[in-house]
Amino acid sequence: AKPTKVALIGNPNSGKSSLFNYLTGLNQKVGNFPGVTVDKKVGRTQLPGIGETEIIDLPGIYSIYPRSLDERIVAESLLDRNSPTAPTKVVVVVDATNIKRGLLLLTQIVDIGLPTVLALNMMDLAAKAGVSYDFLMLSQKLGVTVVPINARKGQGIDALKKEIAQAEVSRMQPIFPVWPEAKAAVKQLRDEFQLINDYQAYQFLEQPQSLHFLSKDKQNLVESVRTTHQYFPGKFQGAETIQRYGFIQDLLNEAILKQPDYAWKNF
Ligand code: GDP
Ligand code: K
Repeated sequence: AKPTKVALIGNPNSGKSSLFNYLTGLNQKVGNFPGVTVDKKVGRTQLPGIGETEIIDLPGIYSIYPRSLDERIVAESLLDRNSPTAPTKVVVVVDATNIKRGLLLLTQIVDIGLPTVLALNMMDLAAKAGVSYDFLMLSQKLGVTVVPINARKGQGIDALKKEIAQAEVSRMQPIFPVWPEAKAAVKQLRDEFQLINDYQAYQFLEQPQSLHFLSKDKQNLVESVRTTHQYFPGKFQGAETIQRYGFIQDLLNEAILKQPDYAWKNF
């Protein structure tokens, strides 16, 4: 098995850098991704039962569908399983005061099929705004462990490390079932590239601009699958987002606590 490599993924300003600093301390290096001026921060942390483990802080993103160079680097790290920056596990850092946006990204990462932990950050600010969450319900419905943290003060970090060490692929059914019109193309690509699930294969259809890591022949193959099935990228992205937000709204209707636990205020 590949050595454990953990990526921090989250929306801009979700607290990723703060968490990265707590996890890695002085054991970190900042460089660039090859050929581009996007910061690449890599460090090491000790995980219980695993030992010294590489942590990579990926650029902040809103969605796995890239709109910028930063976002493309994250998308490529997730799609190219042989990339030196490809994680074996992911921590999705979500700002508890802006949870819907964070959960949108989380559900995409979970559907890609990587072992994932949700670090619910800024719990202090959420509590001050009168909001808290039923973590157990969030965990059950999302199929990933939810760990409340305060990345400014470094609270919840030990619990998070333990859960990263134990993280597994979500038990949840993908939220986003591949659309019937894309099924045949997805199956063909999944077989061809030996991908672990349909959503991964679906990304190959959706993201021609993120497939630079493939040889020209392989890129042509993906293109010919698109052509054969008359598939154009972007076709379902709007519908996908609506479907995800529908799921998230239903989840939050149950998981937002109406009587917030004020203990979190000093968290
Ligand atoms: P990044 O853009 O995701 O890397 O986010 P940063 O780590 O730079 O954090 C953005 C801002 O939020 C900074 O001012 C942090 O000090 C602050 N911050 C991060 N985590 C927390 C938290 O849990 N509580 C509070 N109150 N502030 C936080
Ligand atoms: K920042």
